[in-house]
Amino acid sequence: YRRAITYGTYDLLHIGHVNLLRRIRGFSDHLIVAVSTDAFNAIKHKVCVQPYAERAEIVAALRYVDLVIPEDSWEQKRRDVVNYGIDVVVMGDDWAGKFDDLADLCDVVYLPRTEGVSTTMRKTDIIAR
Ligand code: C2G
Repeated sequence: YRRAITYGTYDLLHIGHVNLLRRIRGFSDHLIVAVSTDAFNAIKHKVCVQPYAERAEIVAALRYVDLVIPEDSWEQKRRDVVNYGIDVVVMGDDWAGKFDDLADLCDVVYLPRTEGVSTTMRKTDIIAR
């Protein structure tokens, strides 16, 4: 029974996010998504269109997701892996190598990002119409 977790902002949910979540769930039995809080996004210097409550509820509605928790610090990953009995941490490969320090606790997997789509591109696409 393989338990996976992934972390992210998940603003303006798009096919890149869905591709990742579907692939993770394809090799796990339970998927937790830690969605960045508005406060943590400020720490990441990331501006969001949707507030945390909306982003969290939208991700929680996806068939591939079993649980959504808040992500409010860089350090919480180790705690999450222990507290939730995580077997694998999965991220898109823009994060390749960044979380290898967790390898003593669980598997760490980086999957190729979906090319040609990002929240930033979506925003500019909408404005440009
Ligand atoms: N992603 C993807 N393909 C895209 C865009 C995003 O596979 N075209 C993946 C990212 O690699 C990430 C996840 O979707 O694994 C969520 O992306 P973001 O919401 O941009 O997450 P980010 O701001 O990178 O936050 O502690 C980790 C951070 O919270 C990650």
